[in-house]
Amino acid sequence: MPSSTSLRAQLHPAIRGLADTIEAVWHRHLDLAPFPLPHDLGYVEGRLEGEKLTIENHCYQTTRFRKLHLELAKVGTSLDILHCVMFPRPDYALPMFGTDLVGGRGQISAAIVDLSPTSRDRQLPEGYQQDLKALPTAHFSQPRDLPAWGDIFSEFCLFIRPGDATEEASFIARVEAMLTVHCLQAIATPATPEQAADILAGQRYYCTKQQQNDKTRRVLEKAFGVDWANQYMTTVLFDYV
Ligand code: BLA
Repeated sequence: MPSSTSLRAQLHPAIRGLADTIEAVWHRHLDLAPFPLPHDLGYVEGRLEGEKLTIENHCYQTTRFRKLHLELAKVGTSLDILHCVMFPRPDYALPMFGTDLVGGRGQISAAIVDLSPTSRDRQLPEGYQQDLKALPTAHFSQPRDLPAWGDIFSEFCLFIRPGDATEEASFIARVEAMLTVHCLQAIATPATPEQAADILAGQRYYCTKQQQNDKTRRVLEKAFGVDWANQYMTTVLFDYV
């Protein structure tokens, strides 16, 4: 079993930096317990027609979150990926935090972060809105358009291609700020088990939309095949209960 730092060391510096930042915020604010992954999916290697794909998963759970998932992946020498989603427990009316950083050969092509609402009115809770509006804003030279399935994202969603290392650092700072808001708001949110059915419906909608991301699906299909890719997208990346 390779050490957990071996893949990280090979990844684009912005991906390394974001992974370290996310884990630091989690450790700072949350009481983390281990999360068992299905079928030993902690470390996976695949190679079909294309290049070698290596995946490293870090998973935790807390009182408010049934799964905190940080995934690092490398496809050959050309593609480096960070994927992170926080799945709230269904008795807490919390949004979904998600971030994805995709790049390689020195350039990040996609950097996205959002706190996505799961409530019936598709609004973030009032406390989140206030905190997010109060954050400093940064300018990014190359904003990107969301794909058609992206109606799950909030008005606070940031989707860019970072122009240089300064913009990469600004993106990481923005993720750190949004993640900190999320951890503090989540801790302050009481359980509302009577809303669990609505909350679950919101989480299911989010996951079914994310499962429509063909760019993610194709990378996984090329390395592991159609069935494995579908299984992975529906049970590890975007599973719902
Ligand atoms: C885009 N995701 C992508 C791209 C690739 C992947 C190759 C295209 C990059 C580009 O357009 O520049 C691949 N992402 C992966 C793979 C994994 C992954 C293989 O996470 C996992 C092993 N995606 C997420 C999350 C969000 C997300 C949590 O996993 C948002 C919170 C968004 N990724 C996202 C979006 C795009 C993307 C919106 C652009 C899709 C498009 O333009 O069609």
